[in-house]
Amino acid sequence: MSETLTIALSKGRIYKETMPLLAHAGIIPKDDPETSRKLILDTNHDDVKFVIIRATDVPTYVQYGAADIGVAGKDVLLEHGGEGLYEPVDLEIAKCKLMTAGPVGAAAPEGRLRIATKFVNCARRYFAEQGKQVEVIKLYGSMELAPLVGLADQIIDVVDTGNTLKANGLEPLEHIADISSRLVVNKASMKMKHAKVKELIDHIADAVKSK
Ligand code: PRT
Ligand code: MG
Repeated sequence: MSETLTIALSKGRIYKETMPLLAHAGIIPKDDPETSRKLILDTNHDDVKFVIIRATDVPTYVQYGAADIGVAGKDVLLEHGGEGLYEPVDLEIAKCKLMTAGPVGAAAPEGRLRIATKFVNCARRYFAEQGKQVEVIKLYGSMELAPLVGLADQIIDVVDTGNTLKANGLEPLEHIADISSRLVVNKASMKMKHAKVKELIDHIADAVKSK
């Protein structure tokens, strides 16, 4: 029996930028997730399928082996912790920076800094390394709003052009990490499906190099 390879991907920028790399490896989906409602997509290979999930869920699916392979932003991986995963290839796509940001020209508050973010683990780690006491407030999106309505002094989010910050009267402050998307592989799959997984990793690494 031929073993199946399941690849976890999120819609949007990661899907769009990963498709050419998978095409280089000879893998073409039979449906477009942007228009199809299917969560499991077949490909031109009977033994390769995609599962389409939220970007933040990719490490979890791969960690538990529900997917053998996935593509996730380094921001998401830093927040998840990377348990149970190998990270063999930097795909050099969906690049951005993880940063702190605050209202333009605002002075740091007297007391404890309040930070609103969806990256709570990253936030705690970053400020602990700085020896700073902060209060971290968990949000699920639209972080830019928090300083405008007095929910937080600053935010931690990924920044690309900086236009979203600017449009909301915020400015980037401290650089926490450079971000790009990574190929992640379940540790057991790497052993049990080694030939297939290794072949795919090699093709994708090759596609990244020849870009
Ligand atoms: O959208 P959803 O809530 O489902 O999840 P998600 O936002 O995590 O997924 P998605 O597909 O938007 O992002 C997937 C990955 O792309 C992230 O994990 C990052 O690694 C990477 N990436 C690269 C970005 C950006 N650039 C980016 N600009 N992710 C988000 N943004 C957002 C940012 O949060 C902010 O709202 O775009 C806005 C800032 O963009 P600029 O250009 O105005 O600075
Ligand atoms: Mg998004």
